[in-house]
Amino acid sequence: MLRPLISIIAIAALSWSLLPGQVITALRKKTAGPSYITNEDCEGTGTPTGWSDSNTVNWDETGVVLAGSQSLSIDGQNPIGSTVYAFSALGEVWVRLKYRCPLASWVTVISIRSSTTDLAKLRILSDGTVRIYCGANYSAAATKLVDSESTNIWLHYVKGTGANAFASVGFSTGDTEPTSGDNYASYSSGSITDDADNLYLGNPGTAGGYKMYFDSITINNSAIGSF
Ligand SMILES: [Ca+2]
Repeated sequence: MLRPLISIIAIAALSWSLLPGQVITALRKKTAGPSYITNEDCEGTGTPTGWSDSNTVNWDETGVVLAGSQSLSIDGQNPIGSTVYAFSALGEVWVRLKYRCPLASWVTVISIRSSTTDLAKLRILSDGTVRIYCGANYSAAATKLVDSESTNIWLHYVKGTGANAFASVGFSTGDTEPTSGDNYASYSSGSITDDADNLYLGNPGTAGGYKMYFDSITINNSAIGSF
């Protein structure tokens, strides 16, 4: 009885200074959260709506879990697994996700693409070096990834007009997004002029014999920020 009574008092208090229509608007605004192009927590059964898998991809992974009770795993063995999320063409895209993988011979794990063309691509080398590619050019972060350590990753792509395309990566074992310093790298004079229309997760390299793991995958057309 107490809870409904409190609700009635709260609505009555709110109504005191608002017209009936404004009360409804105020209540709706209170419950509204941020909206994203996609915000996948990998907790449902099977492949979520909007994603297209190739080869061995498991959205119900429970052996290694990065958040909640399930994660996404992609098999790095031949045939190489991958998954793609397509979205309406955008000149600027932000991606935030959780990632874990053993270090191996070079792999590309995340790519913001136009069709099958890489625009902003994250490549991790066998020594843990993190490179952000903007088309064919790249920049590397000073800090290296540690083998099989769960890492939060942020990507940002902005198409250019000939010599000013931008791509950046920030990564951290903590929840705060790095936007400068040793856990950040960017390239800002790329020649790409293409809109992005999909996000690729997987490994187009030849290395195999391991799985890569992802979780909490967010894509947006404005800044996402820290976890
Ligand atoms: Ca999860």
